Amino acid sequence: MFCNQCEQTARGIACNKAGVCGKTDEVATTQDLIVYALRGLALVALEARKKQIVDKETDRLTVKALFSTLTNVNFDNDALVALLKEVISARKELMKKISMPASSPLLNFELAGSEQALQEQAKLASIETLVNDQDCNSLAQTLLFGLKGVAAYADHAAILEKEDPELYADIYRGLSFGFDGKTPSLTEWIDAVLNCGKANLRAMELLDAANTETYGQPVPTEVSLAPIEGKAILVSGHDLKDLYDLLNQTAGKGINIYTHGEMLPTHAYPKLKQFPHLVGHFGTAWQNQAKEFPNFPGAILFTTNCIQRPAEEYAKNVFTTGLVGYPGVTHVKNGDFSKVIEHALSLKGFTKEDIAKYPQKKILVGFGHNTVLGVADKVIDGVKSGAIKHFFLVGGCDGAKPGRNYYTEFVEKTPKDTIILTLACGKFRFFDKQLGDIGGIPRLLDVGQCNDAFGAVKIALALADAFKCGVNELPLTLVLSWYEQKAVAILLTLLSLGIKGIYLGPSLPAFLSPAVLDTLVKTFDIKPISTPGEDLNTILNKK
Ligand code: SF4
Ligand code: SF3
Repeated sequence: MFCNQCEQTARGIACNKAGVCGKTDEVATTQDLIVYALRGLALVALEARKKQIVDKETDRLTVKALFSTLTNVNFDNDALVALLKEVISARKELMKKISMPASSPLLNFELAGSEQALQEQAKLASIETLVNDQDCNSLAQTLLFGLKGVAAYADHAAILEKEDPELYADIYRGLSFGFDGKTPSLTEWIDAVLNCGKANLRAMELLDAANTETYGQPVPTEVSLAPIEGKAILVSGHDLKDLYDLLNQTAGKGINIYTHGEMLPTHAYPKLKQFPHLVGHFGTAWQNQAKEFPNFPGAILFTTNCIQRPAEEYAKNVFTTGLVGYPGVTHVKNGDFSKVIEHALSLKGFTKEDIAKYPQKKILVGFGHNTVLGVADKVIDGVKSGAIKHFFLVGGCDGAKPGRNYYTEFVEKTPKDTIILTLACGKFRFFDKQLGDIGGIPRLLDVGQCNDAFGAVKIALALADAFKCGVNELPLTLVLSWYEQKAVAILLTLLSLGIKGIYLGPSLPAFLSPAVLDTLVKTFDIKPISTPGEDLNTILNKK
């Protein structure tokens, strides 16, 4: 196997024996073949579009299959092989429909019969084999990983019936770029990568509309971090519909629902917070599962990433749904959570003794673009009067590697006349800090999930508009932490919008070649993080 798609990749180079995330060689092979099969399907889908044939099933299958190859989504080889077979047969069906000849290996691709033959196929199908030039190879990987992020957002939006055939076409163009018989130049690869960033902005816009039109605009909401007595289910991942369905199915059953990880911001949506048994949040970011889940006395449902190998002591309490999978973990389908509910009822839930161990703590969520822009006048006045000196967006993914304390320290060290916007699971490094307020505006504003990065972009663009300047002239600095491929997609979106001077950490992606990195630094002034003190000093003394 060869996988270097996430920040925790082995030795900062690549995982080639087993994934640091727990991915096996077998799963890596299947995922590589899914990507290869999707490239073929993309060529066919684009050809079909030329004949005005837009197949909705193909579009949805593409984003599902691609999302399944994202870090910490699916470790279940059987489920992945089933998806791979679906992709191959979708390609064949569509080829038949449009009478397209199988004129290249991509269009002829069939699943080999043995594990060894599959490995051989995966080697031939990998970017390493297919794109020789080191820098084009680096950009091809950047493009693929960005597309995985786009697929995740497009899939979330499609679940709530928000789709755009043009977005799917962009995904097909990205997947087949460099695999359609042409050999793109370095500049063309760079354009393709930035186009992926633009497509991601559209995907995030669709998802924002899907979430807010279905569940209402998030409003500032206090969330308790202390559990209460009673039966319990913990919901992890990012999928709002799964949470909504579970809340409906558990209503009146005497079960309390807690959010975990990226589900925290869901407390702010009116149609979700209306359920009185959505009682609080439990735990922190994904990498602390093994430490925190043994203390959860109920069922645990994963709706999307990030799942880790469940330790034996709590594995039987874990359920997956949608695209998430782990071998040996019960998978439930079609929004039917009866098994999860049954299991939660069979467990003891939180007792009086349990809850006594947790301090009564509350935090505030719900500062999406609608809320923040609702007080835009106050924010603008604050800047004009000098009460607000600077904005920071400190956001992105969390992870297990050391070096991520940078973000905690950074936030702690920010001066009292600055505002911190945050999003995604990186916030758990500082989400419960009491940073006070500036004229009634909390200094720490939770914009939402990584899926809500669109909100942060909207806020930045609106501020630039209000101050009649470009985003790069605003007293705003983006300090991002990356881990998986949704973060890659978001970064590409920011670059495609021309946003410069982003601080990026905790380490730089292994898939960037020295020349590509150099181009990014020169064109976009991307800065690797150093120390919180040094970076803050540079930022605040510059503007
Ligand atoms: Fe390694 Fe990350 Fe790939 Fe897992 S997803 S195999 S940790 S690079
Ligand atoms: Fe986190 Fe996986 Fe990326 Fe949604 S839950 S941000 S890492």
